[in-house]
Amino acid sequence: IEDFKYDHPDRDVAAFKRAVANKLIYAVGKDPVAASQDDWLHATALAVRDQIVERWMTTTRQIYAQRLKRVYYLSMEFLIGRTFTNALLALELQGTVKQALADFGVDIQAIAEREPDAALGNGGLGRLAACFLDSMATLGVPGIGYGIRYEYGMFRQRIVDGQQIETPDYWLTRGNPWEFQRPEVTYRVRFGGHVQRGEGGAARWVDTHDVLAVAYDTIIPGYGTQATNTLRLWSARATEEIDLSAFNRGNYMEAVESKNHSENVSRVLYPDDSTPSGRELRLHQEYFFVSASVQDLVRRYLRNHTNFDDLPDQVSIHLNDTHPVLAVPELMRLLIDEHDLPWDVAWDHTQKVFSYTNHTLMHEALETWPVEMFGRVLPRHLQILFDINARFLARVTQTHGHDVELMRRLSLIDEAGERRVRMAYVAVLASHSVNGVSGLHSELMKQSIFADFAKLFPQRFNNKTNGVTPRRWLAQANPPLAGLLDTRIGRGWRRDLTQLEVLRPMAQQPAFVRAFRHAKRENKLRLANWIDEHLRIDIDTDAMFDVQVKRIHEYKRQLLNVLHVVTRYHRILEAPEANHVPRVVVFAGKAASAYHMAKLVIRLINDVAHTINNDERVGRLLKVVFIPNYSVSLAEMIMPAADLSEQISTAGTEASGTGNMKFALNGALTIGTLDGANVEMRDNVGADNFFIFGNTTPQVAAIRASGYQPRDYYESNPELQRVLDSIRDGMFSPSEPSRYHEIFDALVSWGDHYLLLADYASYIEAQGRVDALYRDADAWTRMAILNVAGMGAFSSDRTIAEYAHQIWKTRPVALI
Ligand code: DL6
Repeated sequence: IEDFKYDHPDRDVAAFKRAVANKLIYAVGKDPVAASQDDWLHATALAVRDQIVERWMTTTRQIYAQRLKRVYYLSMEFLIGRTFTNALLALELQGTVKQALADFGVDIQAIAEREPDAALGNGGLGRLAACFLDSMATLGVPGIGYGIRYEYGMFRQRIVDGQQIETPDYWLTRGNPWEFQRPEVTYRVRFGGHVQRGEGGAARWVDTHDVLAVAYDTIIPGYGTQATNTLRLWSARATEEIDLSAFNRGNYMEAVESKNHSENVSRVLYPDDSTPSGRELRLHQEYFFVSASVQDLVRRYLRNHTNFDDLPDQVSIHLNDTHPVLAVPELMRLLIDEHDLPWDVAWDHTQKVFSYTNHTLMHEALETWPVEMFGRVLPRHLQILFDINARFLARVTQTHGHDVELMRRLSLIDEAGERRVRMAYVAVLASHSVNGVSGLHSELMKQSIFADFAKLFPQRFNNKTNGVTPRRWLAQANPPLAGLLDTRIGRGWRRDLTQLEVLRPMAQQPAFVRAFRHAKRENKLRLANWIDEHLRIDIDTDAMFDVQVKRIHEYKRQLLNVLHVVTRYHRILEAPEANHVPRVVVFAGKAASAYHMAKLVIRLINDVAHTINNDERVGRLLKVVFIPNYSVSLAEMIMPAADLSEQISTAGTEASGTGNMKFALNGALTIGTLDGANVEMRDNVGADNFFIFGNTTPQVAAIRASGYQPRDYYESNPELQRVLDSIRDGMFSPSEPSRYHEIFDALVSWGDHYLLLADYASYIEAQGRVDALYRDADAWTRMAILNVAGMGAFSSDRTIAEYAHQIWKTRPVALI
């Protein structure tokens, strides 16, 4: 925790001590002499929360008073991580709280580490939503996040015999001091049943099976402002506590069966990343949270409106990927069936209200639902989607003639094989704005998955390059560097990251270069100590820390990184006396539980680590570490310690990346492909300060189009051949030599879909340039400083300001 010099006058410390003692005794119910660390954390969190609540109420009152348009950010995932340190940072209370706790003999760092991560997300998409909440509050954008209060977050990963084992993440065991349950804010969410036609053809959705959605509010404080927003998460509750007749018959299990079934809806986060599950429970989850959210926002709107004329001026609903797209037919249903609006008026409002962000181009990751399942779970919504589709296709026919092929491509329903609803098309059609998350991705989106729509509605498509919050990802994660920046350039970068620009000339000042390197060293030491303590691997802090942490996925190419590691291993064995640059190669990340290949890659990394780390001939020249159970709080420790950031996805596959930004912001150099936001990062920090390699997106397309033959690369590159053969022949799995045949085959014989072999030589060459630079410590550090200096554009404050001005058209709340 940042050692803060700006708060804690003695009177504040005394007052805060009283507050904590009060909470401990009267809210937690513990005698200070018997209190555990968890009790102290809980009491302190409650005392801190008190300081945010008044701001929160003032903000809400002012938003109403100023009649501001609100943004509703709908997301299946919010990957928040820990809240305690973040709240202290927002309130600039670190010094006060640290001192107050120290007076009680409690170590603030120790209790902060007791807090479980709120891991209500898989990876980039969920973490982006969390950064956006932070930025919306900081900029005073009147925003409410809506999502699901999963009881079980992202699974915990253990590594047993080198393999991933998943265990449940019950993060609420010790209670959650940051949330307020709102039992009075409960909505009925209906499923199943069928649709009847009433008088004049009005639709009545009847015989449904209902679940209640109960609101839980979490306060989201802005930094350096009074503005405070809300994250409202929905928890499922059964309409009936217990089936009394079954209970009275002595069938106790049956009596609670229906309750359990209903409440399963918010039980667990689907641990799939970029590979959505087609399971019916997932469809229930999606509808559950959007129905509650849309009912809630309509109710809020109707508090001070008697009709819907002002809806588009008062409400913006943002769809974070397609997961919340059911909000479209749900709003239509409410407007038409429950509030009797004519179709055209309802549709016009809907299109003005909705906007959509796409986060992936990968075909297999684009959500579709079988029409049969959809109609069974949400019969009225299916009718509404069919109506939207029919009107849309009729209009296209008017303007483009009866082009059957075009209709087939544009239809919201995929008619090939089992009929399926194309959720991304619903999102595009219903939204006035559709954006991608980096310049490259937004362009590709228009050329590939949405090509026909982009021709029909060119003005709808735009780009909003992602960003990350500098509060969590620099101020909180990296106290040594944050402190250095504060003394040299002031504290303003926390709210205006472009101020980092003034670091550029400082890269030439030897004293600053030394101080910068010292900060990096402290972070490396912190990580090395953690690795030693938890994994019993002794690593050299002078070695280059070469890090790839992210979800494990074939397109992200952790396997290419492994090929490099094995290349280095062979080179060391071949010439032990040569002048090798020592490296510690760090991996972390989870694989979706059903993703066989990703799990095999984890196993290979662990086997390679085991072999290399135990080979005395290698010594300190190469170490490989797989850090289990990657999480937001681990990322906060790992990223500031990195010298080299691996961003090596096949060009055209990573929509943006945000880890890439966090690493560079913390002074790591990037080795990467021209993919996602890497392209803009390189432009901002200068091509000379970035290690680019590999085929570009057009080259990837050309290679594939001309019939890619990975075996040619294997046969013509002896070093690559040696690496692949050693993996195939069991060098890293001597007890089971055939263990990695599948990996070898996938690369050499089965087409190497992500072009690892085509990029291998270029990657190895770029790694050579990295080594050469690392030998010159000052040159390396100068370049790292220039990377930090160039990261001003990648604050999520910039991203959110663009969304607010260009898409949502909201004004910030004015607070005195
Ligand atoms: O936009 C946030 C994040 C991007 O930075 C990553 O590049 C992208 O892979 C990720 N997308 C997903 C896709 N999930 N689905 N659907 O997580 O979004």
